Amino acid sequence: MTNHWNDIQHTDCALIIGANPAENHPISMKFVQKAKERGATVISADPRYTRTSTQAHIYAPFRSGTDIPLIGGLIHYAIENDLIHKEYVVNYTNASFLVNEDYQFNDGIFSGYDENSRSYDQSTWTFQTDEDGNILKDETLQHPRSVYQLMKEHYSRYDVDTVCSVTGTPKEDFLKMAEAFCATGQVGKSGTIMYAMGTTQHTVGSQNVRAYGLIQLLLGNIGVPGGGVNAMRGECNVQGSTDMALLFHILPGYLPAPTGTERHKDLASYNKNETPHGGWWNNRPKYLVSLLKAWYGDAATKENDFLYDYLPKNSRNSSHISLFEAMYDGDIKGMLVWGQNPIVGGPNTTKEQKAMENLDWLVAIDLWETETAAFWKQKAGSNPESINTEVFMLPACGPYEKEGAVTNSSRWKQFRWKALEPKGEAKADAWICHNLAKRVKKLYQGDNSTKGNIINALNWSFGDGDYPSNDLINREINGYDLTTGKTVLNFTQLQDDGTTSCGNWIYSGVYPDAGPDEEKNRAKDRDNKDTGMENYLNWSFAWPLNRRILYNRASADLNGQPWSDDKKVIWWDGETWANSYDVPDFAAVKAPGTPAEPGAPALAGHSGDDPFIMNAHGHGGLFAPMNDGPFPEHYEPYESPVPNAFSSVDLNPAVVIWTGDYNEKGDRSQFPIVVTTYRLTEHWQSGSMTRNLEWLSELQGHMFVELSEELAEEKGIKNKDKVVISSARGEIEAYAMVTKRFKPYTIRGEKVHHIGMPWHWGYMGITTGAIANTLTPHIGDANTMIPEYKAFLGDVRRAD
Ligand SMILES: Nc1nc2c(c(=O)[nH]1)N[C@H]1C(S)=C(S)[C@@H](COP(=O)(O)OP(=O)(O)OC[C@H]3O[C@@H](n4cnc5c(=O)[nH]c(N)nc54)[C@H](O)[C@@H]3O)O[C@H]1N2
Ligand SMILES: Nc1nc2c(c(=O)[nH]1)N[C@H]1C(S)=C(S)[C@@H](COP(=O)(O)OP(=O)(O)OC[C@H]3O[C@@H](n4cnc5c(=O)[nH]c(N)nc54)[C@H](O)[C@@H]3O)O[C@H]1N2
Ligand SMILES: [Mo]
Repeated sequence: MTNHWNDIQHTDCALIIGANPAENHPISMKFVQKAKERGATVISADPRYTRTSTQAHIYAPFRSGTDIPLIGGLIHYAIENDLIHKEYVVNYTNASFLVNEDYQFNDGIFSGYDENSRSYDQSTWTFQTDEDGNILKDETLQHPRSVYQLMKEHYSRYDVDTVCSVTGTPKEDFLKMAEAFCATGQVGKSGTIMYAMGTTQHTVGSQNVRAYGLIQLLLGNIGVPGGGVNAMRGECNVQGSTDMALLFHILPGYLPAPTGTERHKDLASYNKNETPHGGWWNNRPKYLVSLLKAWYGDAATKENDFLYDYLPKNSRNSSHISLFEAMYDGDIKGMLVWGQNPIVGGPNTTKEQKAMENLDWLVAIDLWETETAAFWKQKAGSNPESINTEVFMLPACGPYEKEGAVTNSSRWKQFRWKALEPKGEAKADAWICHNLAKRVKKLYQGDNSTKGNIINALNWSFGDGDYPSNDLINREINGYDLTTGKTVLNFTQLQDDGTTSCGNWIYSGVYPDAGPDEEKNRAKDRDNKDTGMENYLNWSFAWPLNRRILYNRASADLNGQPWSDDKKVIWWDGETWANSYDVPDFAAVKAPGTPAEPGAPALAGHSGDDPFIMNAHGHGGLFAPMNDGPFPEHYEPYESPVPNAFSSVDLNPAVVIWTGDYNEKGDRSQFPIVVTTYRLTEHWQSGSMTRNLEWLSELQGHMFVELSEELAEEKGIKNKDKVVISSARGEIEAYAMVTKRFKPYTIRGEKVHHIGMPWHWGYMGITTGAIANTLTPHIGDANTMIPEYKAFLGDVRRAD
């Protein structure tokens, strides 16, 4: 989230899209209700009428997979009706920047496309500069090569009629939504976008989020109370785990993971190629070297490049689908499945189950024997005799049986104290990890092979106890000044010369300035006094620097004054920003109007009015390169009921296409129905945590599929009938739930049916049922590779 949970109450309009918080993030609805009480308008845009929709003033239905047309339509509407926040757009975004003359967009393809590699050379997606490298601008926004004019032209194709014919949204609903949301472009108003998996689980998932960014920048809604692009994260610590680099392509704190390429061949090359001259990321070398010092301790020296060579070089894509494809091909022999149940949660699960048969060993660390741990059994449809995988199950204890911090969507790191002792042999994950590391290190003692050297160099200083010291873990994350032995105050003290260490720079400040005997864990802070604008600065620690609203310089005008009194969060009092309600997102000292130092690095090159400090140019990126283009453009899902109306390119041209066994693509003549998947209040994810509990099993005991009354009529299906849902990957059985929540859509003049189902069931646990992911394809987003769980083609019939 750019903003935070409590802040939602300050919004004038909440656009809830790609999420159903009433069921999946119920606490957030408390703040939506508060906003409503204060007069805010609530919009729910969803292919299906949800419990969230029941709480909204405006409901806009649309076909799964058409977020970009919908938001592109809002962008078009805001521009055409002159509803943008002009002063904000001119000063705080890159709207005025002049784009490279060679940048082009033609019939769905941006300049630089290579068909063979299905990727873009992005060298034309840049700005024009003068001889000194300064970006050329036109603050009147009239220049034909300005970002503003190019954007306007791009979205001129997203007029209301085209948009509604693609999304299937009734025009009057679209217009109600557009009028309400775009009204937040008024100076002093704010609108928030709350989203989750309905947005991201698409071949254009990242660009869906970018589209939200665009409309929010145009309306002046980023950085202000009640505004923002707010990802409601899923699992209780998914924010923390991405921050800590659970993803393969990053190191902790969002440093790019080194690849095996020339670009990253040694520390100097990595630093040279990954360190922009302007903006906050100019500090990146300090964060990487401090991370290497945290990981390799005394073994990391200036002379040996701080053991940069020991970092794994990611030469291939290691996202979920790629890993299972590699496993299917026999390239992966062992798997630790740690708090995950991919046989239910992963896409194209029949293929993933087959892939697992190639494993020599599988270690499942979980509270239960999950479908994944039991994949080799007959009830999974497998033949145990032909499967040689050796399965080890390590019992893990549950969340309340251990101590440690989790980070929520608001970026708050909150410590949780242990409530109960673990039962039986169950152990905390940290214990398992600690003891695994200690044993591996012992195993390699005195081994001088490369592998041995790497393992021996690893600094593992979490105490002598059987259980790792949480205190020491937190200190390592915060970082030390190695010359004094005290923890650093925050990341502004980190260095690239080996005198500091830091496990994750964005969290630096969580354990500030502490000597060996001083406890200062701010994740334990629990002062619930409102410190202004419901920011609660003394409750937990929010990264970065305890800041609650990111880019909050943009909440004030060029003079440093809030755009309106009821959206007041930081302000310049003539001398300082420091007396504000939030930690200013800024060099914290620059007065409004301070000019940039020409050519200076880092923030010195930014003026006192450049709020987007992470960007080299300090401005919000309306035009910003991603793998699949600098502007969001609509492409149909991998499997779609209609050709693309916006260009002759149906599928996102930059996604990886998997072929080979079990990768059939559904055709609309055979599978005419749009299918989506989602969650229920009563169940949690793959169901291990809820289908093993009697009460919840009883509350939602059966796998079902929701379909419209019209489709049921056509297919001769009645409520509670057993039906078969099919896709190119397979078939599953479920009970029919005939409902008004789905309606047939009219898409480009044709009737298109839409169905949806939960994906919580599997063959283990108390209540069992078909795995929805039998139906989903191996295809993912062009930037993140997140699977396209939310839109694919299928069919439905009565089971006889
Ligand atoms: N009770 C409960 N709560 C949960 C979870 C759970 O399993 N159970 N899981 C947690 C986790 S890990 C996560 S990630 C979150 C997910 O939270 P949400 O994203 O809210 O979860 P979903 O229900 O999967 O999807 C949300 C909505 O997206 C809609 N949708 C379908 N297709 C599209 C589309 O193309 N575009 C848009 N904009 N919307 C579409 C669906 O109809 C659905 O109502 O929930 C978390 N909270
Ligand atoms: N079709 C479809 N598929 C989807 C989605 C969708 O919307 N549609 N959503 C996707 C999303 S957003 C997500 S996040 C994934 C989730 O996919 P998974 O992460 O595979 O699903 P979970 O059920 O959350 O699995 C977590 C496992 O961890 C165990 N567990 C719980 N607490 C602990 C603990 O403290 N320690 C350990 N070691 N184990 C623990 C649980 O028992 C459970 O078996 O599914 C994805 N799959
Ligand atoms: Mo999730």
